[in-house]
Amino acid sequence: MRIVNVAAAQMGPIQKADSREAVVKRMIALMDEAKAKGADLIVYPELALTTFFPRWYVEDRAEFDNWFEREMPSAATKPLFERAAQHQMAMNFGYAELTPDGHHFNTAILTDKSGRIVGKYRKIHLPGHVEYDTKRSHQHLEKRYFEPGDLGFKVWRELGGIIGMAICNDRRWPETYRVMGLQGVEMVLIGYNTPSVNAEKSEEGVEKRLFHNRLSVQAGAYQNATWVVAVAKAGNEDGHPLFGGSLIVDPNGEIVAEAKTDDDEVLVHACDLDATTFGKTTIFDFARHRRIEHYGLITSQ
Ligand code: ING
Repeated sequence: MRIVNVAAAQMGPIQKADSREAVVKRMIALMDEAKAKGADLIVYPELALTTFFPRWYVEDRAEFDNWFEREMPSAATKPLFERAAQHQMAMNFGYAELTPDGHHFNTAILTDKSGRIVGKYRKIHLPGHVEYDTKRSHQHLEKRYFEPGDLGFKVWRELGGIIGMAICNDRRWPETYRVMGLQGVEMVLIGYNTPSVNAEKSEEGVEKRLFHNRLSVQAGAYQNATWVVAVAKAGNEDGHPLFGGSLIVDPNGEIVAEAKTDDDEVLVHACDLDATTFGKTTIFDFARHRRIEHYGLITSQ
């Protein structure tokens, strides 16, 4: 048994006016609750420090650099790293990253139990659009504010297993999980911010979006015999609803924990990384069963 006690720390809404300090206080409260429930890893949402600002259009993108972090830990997040080290708890959270040479990424990090950053991922699949779109009920300007990630889908040997990261829209693409699956991933950590309303298909209700959320995560887990922990920022941000539905899925594709609210909520589950072995050595023994000579289109188009 290689147990990782994982806390999925769903966060409720973050308003445009909320300070990073106020948000970090909420994240620390969630971490304290996770500790009390025995967690040794906590997973937070995508863009966990700020409101989902890509819903807003601004002509001069430099005006939005205030939503980005130039260093990590930053002054505002230092207390979070300190509390994590105190709790001996690894953590994963997303934030907007502005690099010293001026690149903008939708980023997530993984720390070890001492609060040291051991892994970084930059979101590869950016949904949405670059210019203001009058046809949409609301804007989704991730392609305007972020560059596609340049670090690929890596995995890290941490917490006694093989851990991978992805962000939000990545969870809808089978390639995300398979590239990590081919590296032996045993647990994929994914934060998301997903609008409850489809900007281009307003008749699609939130139930259908929650269905696609579960479907994407369960398929990725099952088809690569890996745990997947997917954590929402949810609730109404300045009049724009995001759905919750944070969930933990086991390597057989079963949902073992799911959020009930659209607010701050901690789910904890004892994930046995050895539960990935059966799938990886039978039905999804890639070396034995995959026929890559027929897969060329996937990487050539
Ligand atoms: N949000 C959404 C997501 O992929 C989206 C965008 C919603 C795309 C529904 C397609 C369908 O969950 C982010 N931030 O990627």
